[in-house]
Amino acid sequence: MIELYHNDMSVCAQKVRFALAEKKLSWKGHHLNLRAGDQQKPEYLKLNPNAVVPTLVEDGTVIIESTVICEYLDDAYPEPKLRPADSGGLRRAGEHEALDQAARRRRARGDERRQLGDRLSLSKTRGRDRSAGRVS
Ligand SMILES: N[C@@H](CCC(=O)N[C@@H](CS)C(=O)NCC(=O)O)C(=O)O
Repeated sequence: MIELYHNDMSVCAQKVRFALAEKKLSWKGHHLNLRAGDQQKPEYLKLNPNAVVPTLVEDGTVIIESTVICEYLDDAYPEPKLRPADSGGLRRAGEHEALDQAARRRRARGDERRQLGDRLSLSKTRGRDRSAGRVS
């Protein structure tokens, strides 16, 4: 039986759900609430030490990383094929994957900068409030 630890808002998990749907495979879902920190729970960390979704488990075999999971599904259930058969197509698929990962890293860095900016402007506001006697 295929079990997928996932989240409905996660694009990485969505990628795996697409692969499962393309191959018409039945699976059992375990939905993780990422905002509540389900991915940090010790029992989940045993499956995925990176504390992210998705994780796929099939008959005791644990697979992490969405691309690796899709490749596994494509090898284990070859029809219909998800990956192109020719080397040119495989190269282009690899390039798309690399571009996607780079975009995700940029977004994550942007998020960190935005969060830092929010914290800085919040502390400035608090400083102004404090000097105006509005904060105890
Ligand atoms: N490279 C990983 C990335 C997985 C990932 O970043 N998942 C996000 C959701 S798209 C996550 O679980 N985030 C939870 C967190 O960062 O705490 C993959 O492709 O599986």
